[in-house]
Amino acid sequence: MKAGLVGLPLTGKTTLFNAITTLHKAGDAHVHLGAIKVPDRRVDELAALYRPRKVTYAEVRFVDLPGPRGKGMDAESLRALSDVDALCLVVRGFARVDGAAAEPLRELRDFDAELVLSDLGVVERRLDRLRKEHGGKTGSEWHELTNLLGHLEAGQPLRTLRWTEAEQREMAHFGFLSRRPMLVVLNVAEADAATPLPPELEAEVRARGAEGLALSAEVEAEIAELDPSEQPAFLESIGLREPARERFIRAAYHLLDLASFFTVGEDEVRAWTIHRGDRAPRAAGRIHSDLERGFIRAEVVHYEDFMAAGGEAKARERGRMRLEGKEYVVRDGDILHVRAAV
Ligand SMILES: Nc1nc2c(ncn2[C@@H]2O[C@H](COP(=O)(O)OP(=O)(O)OP(=O)(O)O)[C@@H](O)[C@H]2O)c(=O)[nH]1
Ligand SMILES: [Mg+2]
Repeated sequence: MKAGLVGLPLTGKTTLFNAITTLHKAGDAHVHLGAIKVPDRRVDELAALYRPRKVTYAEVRFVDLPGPRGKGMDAESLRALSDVDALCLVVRGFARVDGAAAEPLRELRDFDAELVLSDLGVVERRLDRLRKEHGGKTGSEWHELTNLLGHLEAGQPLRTLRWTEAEQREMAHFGFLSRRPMLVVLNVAEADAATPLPPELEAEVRARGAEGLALSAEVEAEIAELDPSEQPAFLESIGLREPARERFIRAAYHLLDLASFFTVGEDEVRAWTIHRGDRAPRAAGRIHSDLERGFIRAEVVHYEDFMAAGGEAKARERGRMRLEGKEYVVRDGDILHVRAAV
């Protein structure tokens, strides 16, 4: 699972990528890839309790894609997009050196229009094909695609459609771009670092079934270079309560529809990544494939109950540790002890 930093040229994608990964990539037209630990207060608290030899955070992968150089999206840029599971669209909220004003609303509309156009092409080609193969006959796929056609022709991204699980499965192989979850990142100038998303942009983001946040990539890059002891004074000087880095990473994690469960012990406190809705055996398989194959049940306690009880022994005493079987859907924040026959 990876999130792509995408958008028009020179909106600050690589600056943001460097700030969150603390890598130092040049602002050239190359694709950059990096994995980032997902900050998680719950892991910190569990580590404080167990004092394990090792602490491992969940990770999320980011890819930084250069903006398309020509007019509109070229085939190569579209292909690169089809490889990412979620889009972090970086739009420019700062004035360019040549004085060009920020037009984040237009950037969002233009970029989304490219995604819609690409999907429209896919739907039209498939409908053509069905028409040729089956003449006038119309099946459920035809019916479904005609619906999508109307939606896309109206300029609407597929993100805004509600699909049943069956539709979701049926449509998955098309790989529609305007269906990908999207986070719009307004990259603002340092002076605006503490300003939230303007209401107009916020409304447009929502109407497109996306999420949004504002940050200053340059400020985040500066913070990343500072010694932790120097950060509070710097943050205060620009009116920020905290760096936007964590907020952004968590939003991307959420966007990818990921969730974390934990394993705890003296050896290691660790966060594991699953897809929302994954059942217990699948989650166990993240730890080791043997645990999925031989899964019997899992002893489960949610982080909040665990903490409220004051640790494992007390949680057990209070009957907060439940035994769950193969059908159990693991929740974000569950602590698991897997029992398997291996
Ligand atoms: N004033 C200001 N300038 C910024 C900010 N973020 C990026 N820039 C500048 O914008 C220029 C482009 O930044 P990059 O991060 O390389 O942009 P990009 O989106 O990766 O560009 P491509 O990969 O070429 O599409 C650089 O000169 C940055 O210094 C910002 O928050 N404020
Ligand atoms: Mg770049």
